[in-house]
Amino acid sequence: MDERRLDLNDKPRKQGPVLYWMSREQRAFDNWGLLAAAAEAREMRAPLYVVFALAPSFLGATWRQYDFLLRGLRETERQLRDRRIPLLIRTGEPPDSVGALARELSAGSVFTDFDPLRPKTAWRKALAASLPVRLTEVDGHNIVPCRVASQKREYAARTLRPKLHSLLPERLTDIPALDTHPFPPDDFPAPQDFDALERRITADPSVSPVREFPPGYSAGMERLRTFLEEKLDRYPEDRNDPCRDALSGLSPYLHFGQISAQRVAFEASRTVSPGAGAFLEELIVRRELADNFCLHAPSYDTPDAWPDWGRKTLERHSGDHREYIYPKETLEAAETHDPLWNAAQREMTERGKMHGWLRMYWVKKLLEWTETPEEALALAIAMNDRYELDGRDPNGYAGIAWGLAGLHDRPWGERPVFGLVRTMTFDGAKRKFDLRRYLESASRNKRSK
Ligand code: FAD
Ligand code: FO1
Repeated sequence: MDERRLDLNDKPRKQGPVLYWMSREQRAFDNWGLLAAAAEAREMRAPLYVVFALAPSFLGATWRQYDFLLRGLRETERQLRDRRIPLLIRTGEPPDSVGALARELSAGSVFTDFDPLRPKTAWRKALAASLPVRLTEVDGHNIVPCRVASQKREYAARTLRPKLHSLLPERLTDIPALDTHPFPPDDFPAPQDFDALERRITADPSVSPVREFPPGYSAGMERLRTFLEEKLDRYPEDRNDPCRDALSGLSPYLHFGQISAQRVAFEASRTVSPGAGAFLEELIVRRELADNFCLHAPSYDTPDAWPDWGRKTLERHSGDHREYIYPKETLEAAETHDPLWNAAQREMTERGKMHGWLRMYWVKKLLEWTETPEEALALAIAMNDRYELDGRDPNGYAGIAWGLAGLHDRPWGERPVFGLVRTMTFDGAKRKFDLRRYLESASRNKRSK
């Protein structure tokens, strides 16, 4: 666990309660940051407090994402309370609200989650400077901690994979249970008023919660169990076919840290399923490659982070004729000439989760149908993060840069508009899966709205 940690300041650890600032890993179980804080609190024979700093509107998140986050936290609060660990929710600017609470509690030390996204890095930096005690970051998101796997920006999955695989034997382990805390505070705080907190959220209510993904730890673990039992075997051959329900559907739960990727990987690796290898490749290599990208390319949501060959080839083809150009409104309303793209767009706006193969097709068409790659990038991020439950995630920034500019990919045959960037076509989709069947099921869903 020690290499999972990084001290963010060199202030002293003092006697007193320990505070864990929960941010990316919003769960009571399988949470390395929480376990590290709990061990410190036991050592100090002091209470352990958990705080979640609720930002009023995080990177433009809508009510769809906040509803999922808050309902997940309701369950986490109960699970912590059962173990005599209070979860406090504070609103306002996170570094200030967490700093104020640390002083109020006279916390002897503070722990928090690793997260490569810029706003999070800025929050941790601000708190590390203002706190009078030690702030320690713990990577509870990655099986091989991001800072351990590689100290530089990796070029592709094939350069990171051997580094991860050499460390998996020691890292892909079970995770200790969270014990009831032996030193609870005398005046245990009352449960948080989630109804009042929900009223403080200023997120856009027009993007409504989705029913298909009930939030929280238990729902996430139930979905994991059924995935391992019923779908893992056929994951390799069916995962790229949107007509077959072969994906895990775990990304919303992983994005909000409601379940642990290490728990998922550990349980999958213990099955004897022929699908485990392909699934772990996505869950470990692809996902940890995205964190590596965002950590080492802080401009991950701009063309500056694109590989040189990708940016150059797109510039060379910037003057190419675009057969279709659509404004944002037409795209958002799924009213293009392409029925497959429209169905994928509706899957995202209505269901809150587009099928993984369609996300690749979806983003590549945005490159074709907008004036410039920069416009395609801005639009892809805006719509992905507005409608997808798993949006605002390193996987998204990496996935969009992969689709538009060949991040973590290699040059392909030269084509108009794309240049050397891999293309995906409607005819290609027809060869990949039963397109008619997918469109029929998509239009049935549309009618049933
Ligand atoms: P499964 O296939 O069951 O995979 C299980 C887990 O493995 C996923 O939850 C995810 O954590 C990881 N994983 C799978 N594929 C990838 C991948 N290509 N890159 C990184 N990790 C992966 N993922 C997000 O979490 N948030 C996003 O906003 C997001 N935006 C994307 C945008 C584009 C344009 C593309 C091409 C991909 C994007 N992805 C994003 C990655 C991937 O499509 C999703 O993680 C996946 O579809 C989630 O569904 P699932 O959990 O059912 O997938
Ligand atoms: N993290 C927080 O610490 N506080 C928040 O209020 C918060 C809101 C939020 C809303 C939507 C969303 O997709 C993510 C949100 N996150 C918040 C961050 C999230 O927990 C993840 O840490 C990152 O988005 C992924 O790295």
